[in-house]
Order: sequence, then C-alpha cells, then structure tokens
Amino acid sequence: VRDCLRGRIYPQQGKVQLGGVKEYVEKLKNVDRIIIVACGTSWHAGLVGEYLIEEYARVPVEVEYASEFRYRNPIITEKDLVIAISQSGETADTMAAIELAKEKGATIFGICNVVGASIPRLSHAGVYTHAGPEIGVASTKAFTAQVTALTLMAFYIAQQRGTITESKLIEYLTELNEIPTLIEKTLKTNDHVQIIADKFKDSTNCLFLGRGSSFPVALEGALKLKEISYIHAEGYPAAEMKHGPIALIDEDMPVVFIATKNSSYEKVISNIQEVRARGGHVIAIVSEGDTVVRDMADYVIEIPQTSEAFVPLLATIPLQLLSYHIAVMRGCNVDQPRNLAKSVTV
Ligand code: F1P
Repeated sequence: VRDCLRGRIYPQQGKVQLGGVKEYVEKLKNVDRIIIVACGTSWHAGLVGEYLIEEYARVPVEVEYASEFRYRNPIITEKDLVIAISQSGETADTMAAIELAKEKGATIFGICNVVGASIPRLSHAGVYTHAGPEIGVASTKAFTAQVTALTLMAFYIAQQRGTITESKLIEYLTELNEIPTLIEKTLKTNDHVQIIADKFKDSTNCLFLGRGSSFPVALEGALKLKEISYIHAEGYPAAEMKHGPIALIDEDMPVVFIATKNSSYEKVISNIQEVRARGGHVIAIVSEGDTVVRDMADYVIEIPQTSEAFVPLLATIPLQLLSYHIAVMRGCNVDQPRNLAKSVTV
C-alpha cells in the first residue's frame, strides 16, 4: 500500500496529492455524479469507493457492472465523471463501457495496475496502483491497492469540495499512513486462519455478511472462495439476511461475518444471534480485544482497530487467506483456477 500509488499523502499538512488527476481539479470540485464501472473484484473495490466518496465528498455515486452497463442504454452526460477500475487494464467489458461513456462526452478516470495497458490509454486521467504483478488469476493485492486509490480519491475530492474539515482530514491521513503497519499485523492471522480453514474445507456452501463498507468486503470474500476453491458462496448486506438467505441457515452453513467495532457493530451482533439460533456456524472478523462476539462465534479472527473508512483494507486480508487455505486443502490450483482468465478480453 505504501508504494502502490503515484499519489502522495502529507498527513501533517492535511494534503492529498494524486498525480494523475491534478489537471482535473475543477471537474472534481463541480462534479454532480460519479459513475464507477468495473468487473469482478474491481467492481467490489468500486462499491467500497461509493461508500467512501459519498460519505466524505458527498457526491452521488453509481457503481455499475461494466458487463451490464455496456449493453444497456445508460443515461450519461458530459457532466459525469466515470471511474473505470481494472487490475489488468484489458478487460473487454470495462473498455466497452469506457467507449460508451466517452461517446456521450463524460470524463474518464482510470484506476489500473498495469502501466501502459489499454484502459489507461483510453482514459483522460487516473492513477496507477503499482501493486506489482498479480501472479495468480484471482485479484488479491490489486483489490487492496484499488481501495487505497479510491480512499485517496475520496479524500482528495472531499478536500477540493470542502466537505471535510482540515482537522478531520489530518486525522484520517495520519491513520491512513499507519495502514501498511496494520496490514503487516493483519497478515499474522495466517496460521490461525489456516486452522479455521481446515474445519470448513469440506463445506459446500458459505455465506458472507457485512454492513456499510464491509458489505463489499463480504462480496469479495464470497467471490474469492468461489473463484479459487469452487465452493458455492454468497455475500449479502447483513440486514438483507432476513429477506431471504436466512432460509438457508442450518448446521451445515458456515456464515462469515465482518463484525468490527464500527457504527453497525450492535446490529451485526443481532444478526450473529439470528444465525446462532438456527444452528449456523459463525466465523467472525472482529476488532482486536473484542470479547462480545468472541463469546458468540465459533471462531473469531482479530484485526487491528481502525476507522470505518479503512476496515475494507484490513478485513479483506483474512478472507483472502481463508479462501487460499481452503483451496490448497482441497487440492485446487490457486494461481490458475479452472475456467478463469487473467484478463477477460472477449
Ligand atoms: C476483472 C476480473 C477479476 C477476476 C478475474 C477475471 O479483471 O473479474 O476481478 O479476479 O481475473 O477478471 P480486471 O478488469 O480487474 O483486470
């Protein structure tokens, strides 16, 4: 994360600098709507971006699957800012969505990992995430880097529009600067996650639940499990559970909760109780030192306490590790999952 961006942050001065978008400051100040287009993991990063941009910069955001957007007749105007996110920069659906938005006169920002790829070349401006090469097909560190880019973008837009106070911005940037250290700490959950993976490696289904910006984390946890271990998994906003998925819960259904100590903590606890009452097994990602969820869940994975804005950067890691260990235990090739291509170019 520390090295992933050209963008720099100066916590003491309360400054965010995003090299690739500087010339578009006026556009960002006056933008009425942002549309984010992406596929797969990049789409989940976009959902985190929606949460952050709306929360801090107060600009309405729509997040669209590029694979759907390109085939419908979306309303786009020259006033719109379209952010296209892609690890490879070669995903055909995302490229087609950009072409469509460009035809209607929108400004395009790209968030891409591969320098010189097609998507940055199609974009007016943007940031390279510099996460290094994704060796495997399934995106992992690219997600962390995309979310970092979107976090900086949200604070940058908020700063330009004056929707965040300087003292709050300094507070957040100081905390963001500490995230690489907290990520290193989070990676130390690996051995404990491996033990949990062993208990659930023979599952046929799994649910992932989270609220707020942890909802896209739940989606991403489910996607990683599907992609590399071929276990059927679904991610839902925790509050949606009662509108359908609750019917699936029994003693054969592991449910992974993102239950960190943030604004929705109490509500997530009541969702955990609902799952327990139906015999479901609970694995919970919790904030360090949590005792309440520890007493309720079958297994907890502790991550460092952080502001809600940064939870996705940490909480995703144990979920990636969980999928990785389960896949290895099931004998799956984690680098080259069946039927998946590194960049989907058709
Ligand atoms: C999008 C994506 C990845 C997924 C797989 C197929 O790629 O859906 O998220 O892991 O590799 O493609 P990209 O546009 O981010 O390169």
